[in-house]
Amino acid sequence: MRQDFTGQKIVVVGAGRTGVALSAYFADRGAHVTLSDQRSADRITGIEDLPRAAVQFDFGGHDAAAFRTADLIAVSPGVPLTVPAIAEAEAAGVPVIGEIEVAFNELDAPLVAIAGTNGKSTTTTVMGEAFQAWGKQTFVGGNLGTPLVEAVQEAWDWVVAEVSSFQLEAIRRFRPKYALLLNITEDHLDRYPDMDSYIAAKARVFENQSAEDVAVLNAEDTRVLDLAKGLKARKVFFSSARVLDEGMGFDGSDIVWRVDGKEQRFAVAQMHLKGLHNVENVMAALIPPLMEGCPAEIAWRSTCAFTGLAHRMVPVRVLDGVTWYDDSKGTNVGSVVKSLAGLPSPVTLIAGGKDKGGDYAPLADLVKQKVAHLLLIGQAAERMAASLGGLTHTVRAESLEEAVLRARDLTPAGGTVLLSPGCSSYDMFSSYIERGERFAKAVLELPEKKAD
Ligand code: UMA
Ligand code: ADP
Repeated sequence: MRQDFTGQKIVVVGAGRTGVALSAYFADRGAHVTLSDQRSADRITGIEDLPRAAVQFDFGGHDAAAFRTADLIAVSPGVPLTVPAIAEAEAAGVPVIGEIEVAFNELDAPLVAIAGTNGKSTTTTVMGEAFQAWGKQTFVGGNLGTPLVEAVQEAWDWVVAEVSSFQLEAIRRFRPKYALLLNITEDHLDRYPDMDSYIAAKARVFENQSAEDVAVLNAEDTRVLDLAKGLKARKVFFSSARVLDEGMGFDGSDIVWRVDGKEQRFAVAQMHLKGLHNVENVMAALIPPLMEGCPAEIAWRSTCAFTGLAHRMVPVRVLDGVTWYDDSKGTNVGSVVKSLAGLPSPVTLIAGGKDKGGDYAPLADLVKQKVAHLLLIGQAAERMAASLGGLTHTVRAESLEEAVLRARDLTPAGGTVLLSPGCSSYDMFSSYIERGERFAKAVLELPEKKAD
């Protein structure tokens, strides 16, 4: 239902995509908005269309007085709640909520929320396309790219949202009809003091669910299983390791869906998406539409037609018998593990970026087995070299472009070059998208003949 904020003073924190969408939302509902960002005005874009009568700017820092005197503070996901202006205002009694909470309070359509360390975007997109193929008006967004608050502009049959731990930190009533938790491995330890805090943030996706709601859970992930114990929602499991008596399983060639004494099978060979991790994503993605009555043929046809998202193991070029892959969205160690595992040796791996404070050791075995050359870039290069550098030939490069040139020299015909950084991009790029685009450009510009 449409919310009314007439006359309220609302501080929106972070002037990225989310903050701009939030500011427009609140302004449209009668609020006096202050859009606050630590960056200086000359570095902020995309605010031209905001109604200046209703939105004022607080750039180049966060004005603590504006925060303290606000009726509400709405935060972007990239802004930690420990920012002093926010923490002090909250301690003084000002309510602080996140963008997905703002959106939830106005959304009328049933909501699916997809959480997990890896596979969220793929799962979200596959599921959204199944609902759409079934003829349902479906919003597909959230952490995937389009802020959830933009969903309030239209009437939807279903809202399918990727949700990050950052977004879940600032919810109150957010309650998905289906909440998915795909997996939990180390990530974002630059924001969280420890793994438990990261897991606790993710677990909040289930916090307001009741027995009428559904929790979709990975039966092979011990951290997910630990969390599952206390849930109120109906639990539906998926497993890529076995067929389940009840739930979504895998027998090595077919996905097997068993519910209420009935069984349906889906042949994985028909999918464009490759790799066991994508089987997991697809299994999880199919559960909500199938439980809602989407005919299996429709959901399966759209799933098989899906060719994958940009910057996730995308082949960029084959040059002199070397295949180059862009996996710029491989932003944590767990995702690099999956990407490397699916490739034959020898691999030249380009990794590094903004260090998130996690452990690189889970990569050690695969690096030993498959990586002939490790090219390290960015802030994390030193820590990665300390952890993995002794296991294979390791080289530091000052830029991504330099790494591409070195990879060209080092990789023999029949080999693979993989950009899968295991880190976020913000030390050298504006996003993983820019990083992937710069990589593809550099690769496509390589001359046919190697330099002597
Ligand atoms: N900022 C401050 N003060 C601070 C910290 C940041 O003012 O203390 C400002 C920055 O200067 C910047 C703004 O906040 O101007 C950025 O806000 P944001 O980081 O929330 O960026 P958005 O553009 O709004 O994008 C966010 C998500 N970003 C993050 O979670 C870091 C996007 O996910 C998401 O697609 C988008 O909302 C729409 O929902 C990106 C991401 O990397 C892709 N997510 C992480 C991940 O997937 O691992 C969680
Ligand atoms: P997210 O949105 O959670 O970052 P994506 O679907 O964008 O996930 O996939 C990002 C990368 O994570 C992929 O390139 C792949 O290497 C890895 N990945 C995808 N699905 C899984 C999964 N189910 N388990 C582990 N890793 C995965």
